[in-house]
Amino acid sequence: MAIHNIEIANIFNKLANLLEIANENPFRIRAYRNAARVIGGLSHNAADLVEDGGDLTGLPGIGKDLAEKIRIIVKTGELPLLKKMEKRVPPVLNELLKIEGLGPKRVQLLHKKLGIQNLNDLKKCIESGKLRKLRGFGEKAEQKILSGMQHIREYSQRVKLVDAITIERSIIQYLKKSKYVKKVECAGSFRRRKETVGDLDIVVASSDTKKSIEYFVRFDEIATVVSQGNTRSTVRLHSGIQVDLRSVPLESYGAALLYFTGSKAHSIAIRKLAQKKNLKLNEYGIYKGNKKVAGKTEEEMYRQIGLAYIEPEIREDRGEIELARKHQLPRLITLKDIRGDLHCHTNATDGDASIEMMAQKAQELGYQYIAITDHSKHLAMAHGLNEKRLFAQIKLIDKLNSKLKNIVILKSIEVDILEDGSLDLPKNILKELDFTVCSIHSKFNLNSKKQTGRIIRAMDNPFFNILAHPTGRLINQREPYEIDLEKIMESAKERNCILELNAQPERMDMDDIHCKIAKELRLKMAISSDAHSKSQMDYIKFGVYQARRGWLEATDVINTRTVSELKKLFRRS
Ligand code: DGT
Ligand code: CA
Ligand code: CA
Ligand code: ZN
Repeated sequence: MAIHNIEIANIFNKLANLLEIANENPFRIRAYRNAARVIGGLSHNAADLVEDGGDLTGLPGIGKDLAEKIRIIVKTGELPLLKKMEKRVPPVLNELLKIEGLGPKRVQLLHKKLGIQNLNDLKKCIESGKLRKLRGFGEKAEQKILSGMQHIREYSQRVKLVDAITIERSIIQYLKKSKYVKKVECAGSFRRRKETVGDLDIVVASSDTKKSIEYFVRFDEIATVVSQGNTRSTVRLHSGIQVDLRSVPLESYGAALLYFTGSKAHSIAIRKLAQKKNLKLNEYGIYKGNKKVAGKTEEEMYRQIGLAYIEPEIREDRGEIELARKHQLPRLITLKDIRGDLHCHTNATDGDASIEMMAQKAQELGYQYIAITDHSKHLAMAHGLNEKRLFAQIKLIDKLNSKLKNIVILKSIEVDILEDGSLDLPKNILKELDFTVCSIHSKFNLNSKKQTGRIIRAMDNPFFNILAHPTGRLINQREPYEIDLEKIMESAKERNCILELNAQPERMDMDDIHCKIAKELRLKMAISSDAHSKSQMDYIKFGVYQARRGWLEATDVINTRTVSELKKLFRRS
């Protein structure tokens, strides 16, 4: 049974939390957290690497000891050290730790002073006013804990797209091996490339639907078969995710795919449209009276009701149906349109590859350019660049550029926006760069007015070009900081600044709705990987997914342009 990266990452994160409560060595704790992040962020399966006898110590921060632990997890599905720690620490503490803003110390305090055994107890203590009597827990803390509890409930119900992808791949690979499966695809929110998915919805075309279901329930990643019929089945996998499978004859495959891709709002709207034309639309096809007039492909389904084919990513009933009727749908951006990456880190700060290695990867991806955007000095944790080191990097890039033929390295920096809205480096060095990427890495808790003002003040700096990860949210982990994003967009528009769509799979920041608003405002965006290693440059695809959900076309995105067009865009006046 294949272990997925997400499961390895979860084990290390759990272990780190328990070690922290047990007051163990902070360096060890940090090493486990780092391992969780590294494994969780890989674009290939760590398990495959282990099975192929590959060397895990090549991964950043993974030494011999961690590599061995990963091997044990892959081989056995568990880690003895975690079992041991779980016995040492009451499980409720681990549960409480998941609440945003509650660290190990406060969690222990709650457990000791209030005797809290589970989340429900905590809720009762808040309702009865017991919590706020505790030293260090006021009304504000109460509110924060309550909303934190609400968030973990939401977070635990949905899986990030990046994690869903590896699970989907193994289900599809398994199903394709059966002679009863003619065609198969994952529909639902997964096919619409939503940033998180509630469950996976698999559609199968089969000559014998019952046999195809019997084959499916023998999949070795299944923990429980919730239901099994002749045309459908629901199961829960060991990784925790639920999978719905529907099996239909080949002549209904398009209809089933359309139905189970949704969204529900889109499905309802097109069914209404069919009804207006006196047609009946369901998961088996379109019917005129008793005669079936479409069903095999989605294209013919849409055609029968007078619509152009609508890409799954925009099937949300946000205006796409009207445009499909008029044949005026946007031509959504594709991965092939991307000509370069405008946000990449190297081992000068917290990346793990040299400038040359990153440039080589950019060439492998068929890019024309790559920007090097290491951190600025304020981010000491990441060993950020001061003026002197940045100046040396600029010289080095000039030298590389005169040597390299098929790629241009753009000189840039991810410069911190400080609390007062100033940038972390002076103008005399910023003016030596091709452009800047500006971002917030501190003081996340300012109120909306202050946070918005801080960003707009930063944009007043004539060397400000791209606002990186505009909301700071981390999917299933951290809510956006309080900002007025629409006001920021308008300010960016006035100042010829650009907004980033950060493609790190836990960021995908901005979200689809805001991308669409930005497009309507005719703002330009950059889709950037924010890669900290060569392999992370492949994350760009998550940005493209989100961009498509936000209706973006190649013309809305600056890194579909040539170098000289870009340089013009970066000159703000
Ligand atoms: P999720 O799983 O919460 O991320 O979101 P979806 O969109 O994958 O939703 P899900 O799994 O409940 O259902 C998959 C698709 O099946 C949904 O997008 C449309 C279709 N579907 C499910 N229930 C209904 C329904 O009651 N009516 C209609 N018209 N379609 C439905
Ligand atoms: Ca679903
Ligand atoms: Ca479902
Ligand atoms: Zn970055």
